[in-house]
Amino acid sequence: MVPLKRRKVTHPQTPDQHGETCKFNDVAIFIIERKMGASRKSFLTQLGRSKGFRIEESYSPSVTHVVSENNTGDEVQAWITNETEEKDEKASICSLHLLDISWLTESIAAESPLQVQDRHRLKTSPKPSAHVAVKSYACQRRSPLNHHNTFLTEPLEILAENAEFMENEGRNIAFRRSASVLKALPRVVRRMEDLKNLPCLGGHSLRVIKEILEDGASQEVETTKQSEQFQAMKALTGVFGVGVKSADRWFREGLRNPSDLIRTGQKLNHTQQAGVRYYNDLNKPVTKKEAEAISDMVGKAVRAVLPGAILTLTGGFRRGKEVGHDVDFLITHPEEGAEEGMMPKVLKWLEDQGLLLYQKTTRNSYLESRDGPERAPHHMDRFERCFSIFKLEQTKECSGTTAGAAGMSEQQSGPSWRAVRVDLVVSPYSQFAYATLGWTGSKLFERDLRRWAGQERGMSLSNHALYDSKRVSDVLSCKCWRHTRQSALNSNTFKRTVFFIRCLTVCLDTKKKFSVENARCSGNSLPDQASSVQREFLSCIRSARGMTHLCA
Ligand code: 8GT
Ligand code: MN
Repeated sequence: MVPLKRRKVTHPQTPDQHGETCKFNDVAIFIIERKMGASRKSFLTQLGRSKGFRIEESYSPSVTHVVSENNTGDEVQAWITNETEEKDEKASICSLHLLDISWLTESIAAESPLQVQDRHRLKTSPKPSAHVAVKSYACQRRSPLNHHNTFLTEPLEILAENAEFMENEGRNIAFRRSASVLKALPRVVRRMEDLKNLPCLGGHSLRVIKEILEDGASQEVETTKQSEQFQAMKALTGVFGVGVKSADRWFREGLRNPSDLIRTGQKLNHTQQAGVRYYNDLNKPVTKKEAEAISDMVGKAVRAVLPGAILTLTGGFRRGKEVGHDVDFLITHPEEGAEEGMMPKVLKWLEDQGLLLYQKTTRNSYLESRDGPERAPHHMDRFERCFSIFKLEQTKECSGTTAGAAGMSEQQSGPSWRAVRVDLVVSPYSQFAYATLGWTGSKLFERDLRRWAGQERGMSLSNHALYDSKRVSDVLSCKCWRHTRQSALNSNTFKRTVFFIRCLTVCLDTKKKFSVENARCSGNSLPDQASSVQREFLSCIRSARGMTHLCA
């Protein structure tokens, strides 16, 4: 990271769209919205401009004063580093003033830009210039949406995807971790030496990176991309409702793409039928605008059926991604239990408006051990969840921005609507913080956060709760244990963890008292006796609200 030098510089006058009212043209101010919010930023911008200040719409190298509220100097610096792609732009960071909002408000009050004093300056910690500390766990490192090493991360992610198709989970995770570490680097990797001391880079990934750095491409990646199997698996798993197992079976039977499924009369379940019908649309990226439009619809539905209900956009869009493959939502109500029975009502409301093309709900399964075998795989949570496809009316802005895949959709050219995959999840308020954290992703972040919880903190984190893994007896003392097969207790730690989560969620669901008092997090606050570890987690959960920096 570029160390900041605090020197005063004179900047050339720059023409500016608000030039006619600008009294102080050589002080170009940029206000960071992060943690301040759009409305306060807009208020300060207008006020400042009315007093003749030059306040820029977007960050650029001509900016001389960056002001922010409630951000540390390091956070602001990281934000700027993220905004400035080019090396020569980076150089200009040296002459920037990074200031607390007090400088701007005092300047506005004085009706003239004040000389910067030490108390206005945001403190930044000195960074070792030679190397960047990149932490082992994805949950500990920044992973900006726009980073500097796409030329390396994309090939590694292709190999990860291929490993996923081959059901080689270890290799999949290894490539994803390598990609994630490279995303955290503040500059372009040019030589192998640039990777010295970085964690999570296995031999295989290093070989691939070396090839790309030396030859401009990796033979293995090129071969993979072009392989018939990779392409077929991508096309077949691209059908909503088709997983790696079915795709692999079909591939071995000689099928290559979704139209082969129809042609050969494969037996498809309801989900897969919808997947084929809307194949085109569902493989078109969903834009942020489209996600917001759907958010408005779902918000209306949710509030109509239960006043006071809370809707949160989760998934990739919550991390600040511009596009996604679906739109994820979490629904809750501040009154514990009020959320029960909401899902069917929300769906009915949406259906009555003609907004749903497909829906399938899995009810919550906190109590599943009472009525049969486990239905959800271990990595999935137990909330009531609806996999749906929305019918989204196309506005001019939204349509035609992205090209569709091979012609499988029943839609003709210039449709007035498109299909969008939407996930709705309902959570009780007591688990809402964990559910929000879990559903924000990314998958690797969540995985590593849990790994970190277990390995470094001896805690167990799920989408439902956080608790102390060591306090086994407390868990066992809860009454619901007898609903779970004894064998689950005797097997490995992972299974035991799953068991504990289940016990805890049963307790929460049935409102039985759970003896690890502080394992339960009510809403976003913890009881006073919560341990420091839980506080640490809570701060993770809190920061999850504004996490635009997590890995895409
Ligand atoms: P996207 O842009 O491709 O949609 O990316 P995404 O939004 O990050 O991925 P997603 O597949 O839509 O899932 C959103 C997040 O929810 C994931 O990061 C994942 O960690 C979390 N998640 C859960 N439970 C489940 C689950 O049962 N299925 C899926 N697909 N994701 C889940 O917490
Ligand atoms: Mn998503």
